[in-house]
Amino acid sequence: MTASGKKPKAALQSGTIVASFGRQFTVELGDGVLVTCVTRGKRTDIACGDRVAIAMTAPDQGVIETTGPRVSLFYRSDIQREKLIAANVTQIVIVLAAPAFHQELLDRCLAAAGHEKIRALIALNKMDLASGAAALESLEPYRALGYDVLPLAAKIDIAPLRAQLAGHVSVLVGQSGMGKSTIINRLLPDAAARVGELSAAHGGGRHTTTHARLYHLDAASHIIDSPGLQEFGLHHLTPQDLEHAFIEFRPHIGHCKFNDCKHLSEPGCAIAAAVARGEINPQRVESYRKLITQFMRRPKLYD
Ligand SMILES: Nc1nc2c(ncn2[C@@H]2O[C@H](COP(=O)(O)OP(=O)(O)OP(=O)(O)O)[C@@H](O)[C@H]2O)c(=O)[nH]1
Ligand SMILES: [Mg+2]
Ligand SMILES: [Zn+2]
Repeated sequence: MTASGKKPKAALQSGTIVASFGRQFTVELGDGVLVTCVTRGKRTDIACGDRVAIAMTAPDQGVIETTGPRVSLFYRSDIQREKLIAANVTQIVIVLAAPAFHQELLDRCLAAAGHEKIRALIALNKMDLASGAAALESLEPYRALGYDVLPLAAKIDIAPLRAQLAGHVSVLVGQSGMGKSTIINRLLPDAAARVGELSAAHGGGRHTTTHARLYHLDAASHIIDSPGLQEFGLHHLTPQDLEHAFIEFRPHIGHCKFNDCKHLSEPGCAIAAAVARGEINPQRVESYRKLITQFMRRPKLYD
């Protein structure tokens, strides 16, 4: 009790979210101690990488009281809600793999990263497979746009990727089975992130990452592993955001016949003309058109 008769408030401790399990979080304090935390109320707007202040409720348990300012937030969204992937990252590493990858998902990840002004790196993993060269070839249009494409065989040599991670807080994103957790294990042999090897020991099932987790590479470099993505909604991007997110559209924006051209099939569309001249990759326009069509189909909140 203090002189005023109030119970003294326990001092808050600051830390970083290093694992997010939906409603429950692991917070790492400055001295490396890990604390299992819940939130007050039903807050779900907290992600791996967020800085928080917590009140301890037991020696290894606490409650998140406040969250700190963010330098970035990488997230996807469907009609109902935002799905946070990682906070305070400075680099998105989009992990693809031979023989085939989901191009629309790649376009969406690039658009989301660009919208948040976060650097994107495309890592093409499993280059040790025979199909590697063809997969790399299919990424040539992205190189031409100025995106960094890194061929990788994480199982064999992780050094080329490690060099790209220095000084960054990176998040690995991509479809399931591309090798994100394998990358973590190669970077940090003690991490023991579970990878999707088929194993008799686990009933023949595959391990898949179910929640985001942050790992430290060194004092200045950190990396977040995230669960495989099946879809990537961009409902938080307006039509204007979307056209600008496809960076090769930018020189043509404002040159269509109609001011409100959505570049679907309107006459006099400058984007369609650029496709016809071979200046824009038609598959990129397909990705854009799916997104804009989804946006336009949304129930209108007001007219
Ligand atoms: N050939 C080859 N296989 C790899 C390589 N990297 C990872 N794999 C294999 O790909 C499979 C999936 O790897 P994971 O690391 O679990 O993939 P993930 O992206 O973490 O998957 P989710 O957690 O489900 O999102 C495993 O069988 C790995 O052994 C590689 O460089 N070459
Ligand atoms: Mg994984
Ligand atoms: Zn147009």
